[in-house]
Amino acid sequence: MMLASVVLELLLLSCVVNAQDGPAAVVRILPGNEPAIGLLALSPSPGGVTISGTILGMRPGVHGFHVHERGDLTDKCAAAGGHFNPFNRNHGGPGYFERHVGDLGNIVADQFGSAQVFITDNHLSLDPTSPAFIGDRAIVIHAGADDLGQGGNAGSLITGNAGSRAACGIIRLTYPSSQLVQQQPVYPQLQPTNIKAPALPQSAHQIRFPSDSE
Ligand SMILES: [Cu+2]
Ligand SMILES: [Zn+2]
Repeated sequence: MMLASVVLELLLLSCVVNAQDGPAAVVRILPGNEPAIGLLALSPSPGGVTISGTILGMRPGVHGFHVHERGDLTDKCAAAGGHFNPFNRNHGGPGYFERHVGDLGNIVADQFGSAQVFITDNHLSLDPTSPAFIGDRAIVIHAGADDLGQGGNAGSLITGNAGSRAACGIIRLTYPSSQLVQQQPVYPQLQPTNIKAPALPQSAHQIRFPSDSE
């Protein structure tokens, strides 16, 4: 398990370094109610945001996959709160108008408990000025399948009845080292009448890498 984790991390970091432009993010998936682990890379793409990676140690089958409100993994992912829902809609799934921004549908673990994730979604944003910005929020993988709001009961319109929180991780913005110079803020021309320190954007220019202290 440890070796798999290290190999995944190396693969992921090479992807991040090769990314061409814009902010990217990484998610280290850690155990919640089940001993699953994994790594995901998030990149802006023409279709929205692409999430790709691998989750290991899951129970075979279909698992709800969401962005939850808070980047807090304590209490076996319970502290992550509800589905990320900045527009106050009912629960749904990809392709529906009526959905939470965080509703990414399901992923499927094979007979060995491994799930390949490759999702592109146009409701998510990696732009810190967007209300749909998902940086510093959590990705939660559930023990059961998400019914995408079609379950015909109250729970279906809130959680999709996806069951307990199997594993989760925090969406952390990162930058490829090759772009650090280009990512410096542009300072306005100093004029005698205009000498004041420009305000730096809060999150976009903080350089963070995944660390062991979540
Ligand atoms: Cu969820
Ligand atoms: Zn939802």
